[in-house]
Amino acid sequence: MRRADVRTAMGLYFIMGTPNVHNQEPLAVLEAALRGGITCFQLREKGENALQGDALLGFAKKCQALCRLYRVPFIINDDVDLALALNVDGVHVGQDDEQAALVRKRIGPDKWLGVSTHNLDEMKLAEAIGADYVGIGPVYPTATKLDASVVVGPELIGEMRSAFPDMPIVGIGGISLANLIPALHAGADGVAVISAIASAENPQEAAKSFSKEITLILNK
Ligand code: TZP
Ligand code: IFP
Ligand code: MG
Repeated sequence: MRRADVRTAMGLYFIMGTPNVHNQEPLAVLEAALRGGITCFQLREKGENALQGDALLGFAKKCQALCRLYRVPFIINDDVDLALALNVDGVHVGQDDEQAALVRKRIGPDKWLGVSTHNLDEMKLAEAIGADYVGIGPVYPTATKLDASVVVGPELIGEMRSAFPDMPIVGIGGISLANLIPALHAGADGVAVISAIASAENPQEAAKSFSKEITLILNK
């Protein structure tokens, strides 16, 4: 069942772009994360020194091939053209990006559509236009997304879960091994992380530690 597959994939959702990686090979970091047990991957190529054009296409293809090898869904952030060119598994958009309803039209019914939400109104809209999952955050303060909106805390996850019992929900923003439990207990299907894995000295061990904890708490 699609919704069950999506919920499972939200368990440990790793997001990365080449600017998020320091002193390591981005592809090596992705493979380490896959070996460590991530359940979904989003390519979010943004900010200073972000790859563009053919370099981005080539890198995205390599990420896609790795994700296929480990049977992990491969999602593209924002770039619908790239998502269609590579026939990836899904697209994630924020509130400022191309309107989610339009994205759904462009990608068709089969690809997953994820939407960033920050309040109940955005959640209602996401549900109405056929989002497959929502990201809620920033749950905690984060230095990774400089234009992130106000910190929502695990409390908003709880409110969203009560109002939308069946919507796959992933918490994002400042999540670490030290603070993921409240986000999961509030009702998230999992957590999305960038720096906790991409900036870890040992990304495989970091992913493995998250994976163990999430499995323990959510029984997945
Ligand atoms: N959206 C909300 S917070 C965030 C994004 C992309 C950044 C998450 O990065 P980190 O390093 O896990 O806090
Ligand atoms: N949430 C998510 C996700 N991805 C993003 N890029 C974002 C918020 C800003 F975790 F996928 F839901
Ligand atoms: Mg965006």
